[in-house]
Amino acid sequence: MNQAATPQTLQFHKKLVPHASEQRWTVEAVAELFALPFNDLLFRAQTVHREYFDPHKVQLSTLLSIKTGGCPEDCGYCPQSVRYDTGVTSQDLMPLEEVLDAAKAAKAAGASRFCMGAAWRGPKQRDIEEVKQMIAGVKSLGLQTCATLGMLKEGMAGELKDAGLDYYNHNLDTAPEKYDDIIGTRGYDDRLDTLRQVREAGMNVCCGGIVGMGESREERAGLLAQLANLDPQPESVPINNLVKVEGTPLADQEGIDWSEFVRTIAVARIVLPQSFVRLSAGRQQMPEAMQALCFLAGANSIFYGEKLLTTGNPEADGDRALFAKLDLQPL
Ligand code: SAM
Ligand code: DTB
Ligand code: SF4
Repeated sequence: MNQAATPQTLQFHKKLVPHASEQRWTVEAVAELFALPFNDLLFRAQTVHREYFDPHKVQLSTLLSIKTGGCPEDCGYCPQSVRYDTGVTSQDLMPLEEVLDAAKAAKAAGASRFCMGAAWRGPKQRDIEEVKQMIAGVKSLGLQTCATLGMLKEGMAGELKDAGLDYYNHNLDTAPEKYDDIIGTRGYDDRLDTLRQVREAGMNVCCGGIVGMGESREERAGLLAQLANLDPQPESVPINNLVKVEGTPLADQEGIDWSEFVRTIAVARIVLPQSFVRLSAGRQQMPEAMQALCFLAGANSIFYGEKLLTTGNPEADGDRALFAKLDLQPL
């Protein structure tokens, strides 16, 4: 019988065919993954990795800070906040030609994506106009484009997408419970709202966080549960190990053991099976063997090139040598 749907029948059908958004990862379930014996966790992560990806391929993104320092926000990890004395000087938005030169160099070195970062709370409309030209120029070089410009206002994501932006990076940074210890000038909901706008504009989402900021394992699980429950899941998930910068409130933070970082990558791989998991900031401080374990745990993307935004990253030559040792190829 073709019966009109009532709230009750809808409820019934929802139970039969749960929508993706209802298949949620609980923090407890994610924490159980963290608690697996290390070798079991890595085996499981590698198995999931091979279901969806070629385990020998790693995606390479090169970063450029197009607007450095002087940021009004108070993110406790960040050397670019105007509130902390870190030695980073404030610069204006970079001229278009300089951005394109950097993009050409990144492409020549083998990067497939070029990510432009700006130390803004969010872009103003006149900034959008300039960044759109950068996006179009970088795209015309045959590179994938990514930008991380802070919080967006309605309409901006669509404009960026129309200019040729493939990915927008906006991180949740940490678990909701930990968030207020780290950032006071924008809320978790503000971040989710920008991510919604990016999705609605039809762009790929790059969204991850930072570990080693004094969070508990449960809070690391909380961050990964948040990321895993985004619907659809982000295409790209940067996992940053805090880069401790003198002058920031987190400069003396103890950080996490290498094994706990590798576990974090492995759990990310399991709960975000189809996402590119990027071994992100903090790689310069990691021994090669630790990076190798991260690739084994399912990391399949890196920042490539000697600089992140204001801090260092391994030299491209060194990364090429590491890839040769591990039989990895750029995607
Ligand atoms: N200003 C924009 C914003 O915050 O939305 C975009 C650039 S911001 C630098 C991009 C991301 O870099 C942050 O969300 C954070 O996850 C990461 N990041 C910044 N400083 C870091 C540090 N010292 N160590 C690790 N990751 C860091
Ligand atoms: C992300 O998750 N990590 C990158 C990128 N997205 C923009 C930034 C890392 C910044 C590290 C500190 C610095 O170099 O200033
Ligand atoms: Fe500003 Fe972004 Fe740094 Fe926060 S992370 S202080 S918003 S540049």
